[in-house]
Amino acid sequence: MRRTLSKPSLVVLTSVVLALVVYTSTLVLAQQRGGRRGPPSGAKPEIEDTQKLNVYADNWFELYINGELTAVDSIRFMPHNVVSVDVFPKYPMTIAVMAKDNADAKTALEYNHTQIGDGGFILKMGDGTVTGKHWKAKSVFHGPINRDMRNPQVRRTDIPENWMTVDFDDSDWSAACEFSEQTVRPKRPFYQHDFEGAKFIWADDLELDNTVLFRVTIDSPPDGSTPKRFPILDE
Ligand SMILES: [Ca+2]
Ligand SMILES: [Ca+2]
Repeated sequence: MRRTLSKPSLVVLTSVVLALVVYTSTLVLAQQRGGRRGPPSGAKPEIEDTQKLNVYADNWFELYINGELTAVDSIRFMPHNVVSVDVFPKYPMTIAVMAKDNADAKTALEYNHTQIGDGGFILKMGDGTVTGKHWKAKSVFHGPINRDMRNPQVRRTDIPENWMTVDFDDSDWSAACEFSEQTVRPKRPFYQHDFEGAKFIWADDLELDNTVLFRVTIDSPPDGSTPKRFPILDE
């Protein structure tokens, strides 16, 4: 015996079929528009929005940007190397660096206490940020005092707490000193990377200051470019 659907049942069935068609069409359209999960195109920074940061330190460094550890020299002592990393700048940008010459903790000498070594630090970022005497410097490990290698004495200064943070007050730090390339004598990797326009810096004494803290705050890209803003990063 054939059964026919009542009129109300037909209406319900038609509505369900229609709803399914609309739902499926919406899904297909969303896929065609690239409706993948995540924020819309342009909301997130891409690799093209980063800047290349080149750093050369004689002998070692660690570097913070806006208080976050961003780069560490992968080689403690020798050979002298360049660390080149992609960074995402955010302005104003505070760069804080601890740089160390190779120096024994007790005598401040190197190579089995046979000589006084020298330091040197240089940095360039793709936004035009470079090292120079506009940076602040503070020596926290000095020696051998008076270059006395027979009875070497050292002077240590406490590393200030939160020295790498944005809000740290470095107003009583000295201006960094610039040193010529001929004085620092950088090794081969330096010449294989872009440091054009950057100056070698250190505290007053390239030989006797062995651990040096540096700081600088960059208000906007030095090359005059307009930094893109990504509110999604501030959430
Ligand atoms: Ca030294
Ligand atoms: Ca050195």
